[in-house]
Amino acid sequence: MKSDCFLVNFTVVFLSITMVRLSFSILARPSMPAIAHYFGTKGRYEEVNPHLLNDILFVNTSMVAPPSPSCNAIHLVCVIRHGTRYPTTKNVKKLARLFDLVVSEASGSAPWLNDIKNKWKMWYTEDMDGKLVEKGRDDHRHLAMRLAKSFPTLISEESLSGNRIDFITSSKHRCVDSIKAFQEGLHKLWDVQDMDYKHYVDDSLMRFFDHCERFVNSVENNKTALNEVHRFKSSREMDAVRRKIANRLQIPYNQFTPDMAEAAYFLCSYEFAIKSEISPWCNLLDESDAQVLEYKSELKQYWKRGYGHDINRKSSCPLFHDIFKRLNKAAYDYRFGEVVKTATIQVGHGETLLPLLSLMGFFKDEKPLTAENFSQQHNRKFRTGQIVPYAANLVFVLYECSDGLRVQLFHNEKPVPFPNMNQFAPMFEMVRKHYSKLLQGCDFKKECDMPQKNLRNTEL
Ligand SMILES: *[C@@H]1O[C@H](CO)[C@@H](O)[C@H](O)[C@H]1NC(C)=O
Ligand SMILES: *[C@@H]1O[C@H](CO)[C@@H](O)[C@H](O)[C@H]1NC(C)=O
Ligand SMILES: CC(=O)N[C@H]1CO[C@H](CO)[C@@H](O)[C@@H]1O
Repeated sequence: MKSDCFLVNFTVVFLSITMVRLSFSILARPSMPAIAHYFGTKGRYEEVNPHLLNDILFVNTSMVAPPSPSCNAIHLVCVIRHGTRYPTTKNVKKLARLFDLVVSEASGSAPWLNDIKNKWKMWYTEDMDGKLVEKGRDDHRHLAMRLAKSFPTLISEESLSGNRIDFITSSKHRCVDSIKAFQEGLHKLWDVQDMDYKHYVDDSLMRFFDHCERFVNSVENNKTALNEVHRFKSSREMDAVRRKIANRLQIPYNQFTPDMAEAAYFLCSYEFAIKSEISPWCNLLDESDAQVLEYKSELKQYWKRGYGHDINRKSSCPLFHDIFKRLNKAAYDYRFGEVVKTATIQVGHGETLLPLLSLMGFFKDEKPLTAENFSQQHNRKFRTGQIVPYAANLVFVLYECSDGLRVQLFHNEKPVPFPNMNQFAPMFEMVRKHYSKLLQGCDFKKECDMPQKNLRNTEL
């Protein structure tokens, strides 16, 4: 008996080891590039909500429940980045330069290099110019459907057909196409036919950075404002990455510029975000290379859109004021009659969300990101892949509760406390007090006007 039992146990152990092996081999077949977590602003939304890979319309109802059962949601403002897009013309040129160099100079013998040289086609063209791709339309269609499921009293068929949802977008084609896809998602959800797709273009709200002269002059058109980025390009860390990639390609190191290293990283990220493919280009980089390139692009965001310069954040004050104006209006309507608008959907750029989130105090590291700090900033909060992947969103929901008005924030569909308030769904009055300096000040003209007249920059 005893030995029988031992045998049975042994068989069970053996079987389960086999099963673990089996499932491991299934898992081991990669479904994403090993460096996908380091794609920064070129990362997929699914990386911050991996459960969407199983069910793209899944909503965790306990996460989006009101602060207490007695609360009624009365208005929602949602600021969204456009969905997955093609590279901009500037980046397409960089990709083409890398491809040409590899085809003419690389002499390694790895199979993936053979794939790049003989199978891969340079299919990116300059006229793609940052346009929204089909995956990007899906990003917004699906987000719309999930938000309608999350906040059914605010984003409803009745409120849509009753013209009680405002749709506002940046004028860029990728944003206009995103907001249309968002509307399509709602129409599909409710099987609505023949609806018109109304939206308003408002660049002073969604592209405030173009309209803030002080920002344009002192940061956008000022080479020294991004000194840390330039210094990091010639850092020890970046040199090592260039050397490693050049070596893998058997190309002389001096022919392989930092821009080319970046182009390889972009190619891996674009092919994955746009086509869900693991590109042969991904073989040019290992995890530590990707971390260096991620830091390089994050340094740029930090100094151009984040905490690096005060005016970056301050330039978003018109949007911040607009959001609170909408919440105030809904609160007023609710008290003294009927809430006219139930929701506001605003579509812009990563460059719209980063300054706004920074203005509100999100993702602030104790020490600034600098060219020397790569290793010390390993665990930084300012991680753009987590903050602003494609279709990133920040949602403000105003509730009327038994004890008064409350606001809850959702970042990428997860509830988050207001920075430095450490409380979920605080009283609206407390939030307004917390931000009183910004709400009463941060005047756009005062912050952004320059003494002398200057040229305006419209390139993003
Ligand atoms: C939903 O979210 C809660 C946290 O609010 C978590 O505990 C739970 O596991 C989630 N459920 C699912 C099915 O993901
Ligand atoms: C450009 O940026 C540097 C560094 O932030 C700053 O010291 C300088 O004043 C800026 N120049 C202009 C014209 O604003
Ligand atoms: C976190 C950290 O190490 N910060 C340092 C980054 O580098 C600057 C100088 O460039 C230091 O002042 C910071 O302390």
